[in-house]
Amino acid sequence: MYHLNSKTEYPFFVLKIRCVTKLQIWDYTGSESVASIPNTDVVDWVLIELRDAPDAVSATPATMIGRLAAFVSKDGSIVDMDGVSNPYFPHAPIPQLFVVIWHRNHLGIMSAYPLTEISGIYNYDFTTGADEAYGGANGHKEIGTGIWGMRGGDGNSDGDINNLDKNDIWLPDYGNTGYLNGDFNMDSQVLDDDKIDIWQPNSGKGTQVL
Ligand SMILES: [Ca+2]
Ligand SMILES: [Ca+2]
Repeated sequence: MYHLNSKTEYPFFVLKIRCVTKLQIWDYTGSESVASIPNTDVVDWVLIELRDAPDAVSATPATMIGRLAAFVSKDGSIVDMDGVSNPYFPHAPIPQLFVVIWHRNHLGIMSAYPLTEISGIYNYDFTTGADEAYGGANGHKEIGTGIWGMRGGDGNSDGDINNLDKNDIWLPDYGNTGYLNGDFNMDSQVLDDDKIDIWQPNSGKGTQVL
């Protein structure tokens, strides 16, 4: 995949794959690619899943109808490979769709409510409150006043934040610069603040995605 070197301060939404024990979701073999990062607003990329279920409790992996990789802009919006458009799923509109967002070193989140659909365009805003993500405050956290985002620190992408992420990912990356899984605050450097500000307060948490 492409590499990104984010210089922004947006600790939500990022992703890359490293070969450790991961959630099965990372077996994704999609064909999305770009020759270059489309614009400077792009922070990183995420994997999107759509699940067709009557309610969130029923939105298990077996209900997934499609998934694709997409970019995240610095304002938190998710965009297609051109860096501007809405991600496109080649599927007829379905009334009860839930969305799951996966990211390489943050805990995956699922919408607690069905997506709002108008003329084939689906919308969902995770940022407005604890209840927007399935599992509430266990699923994500308030990362700024009134703004909710993904929990960072899952360096090995296994769905839990614990000592493995610190010892096996953050520590070997320590002192290095670049697109690294141990860079939990996404400033392109792996330093103490990644551990203290991001990993430590989130340690013990696990994804609430079914
Ligand atoms: Ca982990
Ligand atoms: Ca960092």
